[in-house]
Amino acid sequence: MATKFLILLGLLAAVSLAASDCGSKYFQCKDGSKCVIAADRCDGRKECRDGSDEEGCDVHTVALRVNATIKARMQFAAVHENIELHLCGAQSCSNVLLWGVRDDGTLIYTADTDANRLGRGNSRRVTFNTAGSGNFTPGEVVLEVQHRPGQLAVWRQGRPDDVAEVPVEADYGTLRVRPYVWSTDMPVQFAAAGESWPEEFFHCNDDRSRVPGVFRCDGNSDCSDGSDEEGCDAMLAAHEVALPLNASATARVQYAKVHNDIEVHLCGGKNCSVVLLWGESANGSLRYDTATGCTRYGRLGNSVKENRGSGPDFSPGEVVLEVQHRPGQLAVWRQGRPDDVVEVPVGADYGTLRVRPFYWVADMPVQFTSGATTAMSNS
Ligand SMILES: [Ca+2]
Ligand SMILES: [Ca+2]
Repeated sequence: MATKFLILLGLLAAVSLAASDCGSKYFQCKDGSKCVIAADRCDGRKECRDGSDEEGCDVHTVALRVNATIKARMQFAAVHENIELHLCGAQSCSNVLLWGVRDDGTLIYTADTDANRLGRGNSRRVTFNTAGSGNFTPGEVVLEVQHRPGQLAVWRQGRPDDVAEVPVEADYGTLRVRPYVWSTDMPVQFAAAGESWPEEFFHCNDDRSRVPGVFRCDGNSDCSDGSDEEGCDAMLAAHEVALPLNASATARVQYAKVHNDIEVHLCGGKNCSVVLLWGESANGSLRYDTATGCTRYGRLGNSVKENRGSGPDFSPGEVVLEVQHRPGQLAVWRQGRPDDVVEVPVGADYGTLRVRPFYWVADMPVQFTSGATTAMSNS
């Protein structure tokens, strides 16, 4: 009796395995009714009765407006065959289809215009750069992607000399990265160029696209609807307090991991000096970057001094900073650590202190307490 029972279990397992296994080149419809050629997943046509081959098609998309650069990291598997990049508008896309890499490290690719809004359909091939041979090695692939005026440019990180390009329409602004054979997912992460992985995202109000958190309130419109810059003036104002020369203040910051870093600005009418606090080093001292001549969003500017080191971010919770406006300088330290001061030069007309998160995807409440005007620096 026991043996029979085991055999029955074995049979059930075999049947359910057969039903769930369409093979690596096929996508199984959610209702289990059908196996669809995986390249037909997310092509804009329903092959599954339940439409499941056209679901989840925008999971690896990010807003990429003209003059913006982003990096994309994917976990490529042999089953995916090729990596596709689409830059799209509401109705159509231009594509770069990466086939692999030659022995000399250059990209083998084709480029198409006039694809449908999912990067498929009757597209027009404009580049056929497939001489030689070479596939991608299974594992991590990191690409840099730039939306240039009238063009999408793609290269492998570290190889800006080898660029794959395709012409794009003026209204295109959504980047999609997908595998050619989408029977199993190819995880993709996006981050702003120069930023570390993974990055938090701001979800644009259009409900479809998202942008790296560092793009929120940076003064550039990155979402197609501009929603990443909405409400920023009010948010900046809510994180400000006057800090005239020789004044000091205490800032109680409610830090969360999502904020990544804490920015302390001292600003004049046009520009700001910035102390960007990364966290702590192994010995407990601050890890930071400082810059002058930044925009009022604390971006661009000229880096002055940095101590990146290695060590953790701040622990989630309250971070208490002491801030002092000294002649020609802003000084910042953590409460109880006056031995560990970060300084940045400031303009003569600067007098507004601002504390904001680096990734403003969730608010970082800050409470300011004005300190006494210091007599000692005013000699
Ligand atoms: Ca389909
Ligand atoms: Ca922005």
